[in-house]
Amino acid sequence: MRIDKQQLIQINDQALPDHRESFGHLSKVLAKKGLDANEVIKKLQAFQVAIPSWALGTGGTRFGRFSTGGEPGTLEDKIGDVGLLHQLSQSAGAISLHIPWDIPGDVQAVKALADSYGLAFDAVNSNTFQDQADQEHSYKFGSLCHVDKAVRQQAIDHNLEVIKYGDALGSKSLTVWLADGSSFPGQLNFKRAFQRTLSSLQEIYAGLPADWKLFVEYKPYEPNFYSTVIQDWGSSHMLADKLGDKAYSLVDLGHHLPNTNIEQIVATLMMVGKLGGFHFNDSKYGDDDLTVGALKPYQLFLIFNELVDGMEDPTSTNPYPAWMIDASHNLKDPMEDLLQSLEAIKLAYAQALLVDRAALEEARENNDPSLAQEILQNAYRTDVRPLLAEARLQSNGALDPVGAYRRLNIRKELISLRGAKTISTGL
Ligand code: PSV
Ligand code: MN
Ligand code: MN
Repeated sequence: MRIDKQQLIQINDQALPDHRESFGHLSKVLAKKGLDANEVIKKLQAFQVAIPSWALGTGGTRFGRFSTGGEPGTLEDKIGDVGLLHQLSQSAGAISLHIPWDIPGDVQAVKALADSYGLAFDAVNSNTFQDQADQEHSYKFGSLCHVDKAVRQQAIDHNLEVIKYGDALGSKSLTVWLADGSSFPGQLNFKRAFQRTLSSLQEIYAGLPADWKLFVEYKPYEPNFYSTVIQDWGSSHMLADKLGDKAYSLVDLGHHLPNTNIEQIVATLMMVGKLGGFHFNDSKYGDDDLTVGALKPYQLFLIFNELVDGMEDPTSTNPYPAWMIDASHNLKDPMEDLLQSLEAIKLAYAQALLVDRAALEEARENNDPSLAQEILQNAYRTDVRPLLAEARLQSNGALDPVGAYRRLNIRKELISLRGAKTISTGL
């Protein structure tokens, strides 16, 4: 389904007078601080976040799964859903596929469909954390780290195949997240497992097209509960560094132990030019995969403060990072949840763009933590929602994406198209 442009304009028109007032006021406030609202708007419009194909259906926990209905059953449906999100938000201009869940049948037709929604194909993801029906060897005891070379080879071949699918669609990166690890002390030789993982990754890296990147994602625990081979940013960076220039670390917000200073990790990886990708979500306990900004919006702002610092540093060698939402939607309508995440990401980005970096640097040089805090919190406490709304309006999106989604009865429409009891591949 596609949203009727005229209908969207009508919905926007009703909210326009209020929006004009608040945007006008904010523009003046920013101008007094020497900031041009239009410059921020341009940056917001350019900031696009990939949607993972596996987040469009209702997720689940190991205790159960409760269908929302109208969930996408095919790759084409998933592209259609991301198209809807993009039309409303003008911020979701890419889709990230997971193989083998999303094997394209007719590559040209899939490309044309994505193109018709203005969508690009972001990183492709391999899956060596589950066994597929037709697979010879099991990943029960690991994949790229496995003690048996035949299992490792199967996982390597799978990653090389994922690259081929991605290449045909126009993707430019491969994300590797491994469940490999152990659940009991003594089960695994840490050093050998790491070395085997490195040498498997080297074989995958050798098959990477010249203009591709390889993202190495880390995670401290789950599904293994004693050790994970690529447990933290240090291990990820060590691997990326040994692999070569096309390999980078990928930070997923949920993949840290409680209270980890993620913004410092971001700054450090960018400092050495090795932050390749970023997965957004929020959590209270672990890899909760909740809506971005639902719990810790200030932390998200602090992370964006470092990201912007890195992106705007003319001496930085870090490439422009790949952005993706990596959340799971168990209670809310996944589409509404994703719209809320997109909003939270861009709010934090906009706030970080308001930080007076020269003044902040001066406060640091003068050992003035009170002033440094004032500078950051002045930016964080600015209500930048009218900037986001204006950026969407100028790009023909919705002033209020969740409101428009509801007014347009999109879920009801999807249920009538696809049924009320649907299951989509996902986590
Ligand atoms: C598992 O924790 C996970 O959520 C990782 O974050 C990956 O990015 C994702 O699954 C897809 O493989
Ligand atoms: Mn992730
Ligand atoms: Mn995760």
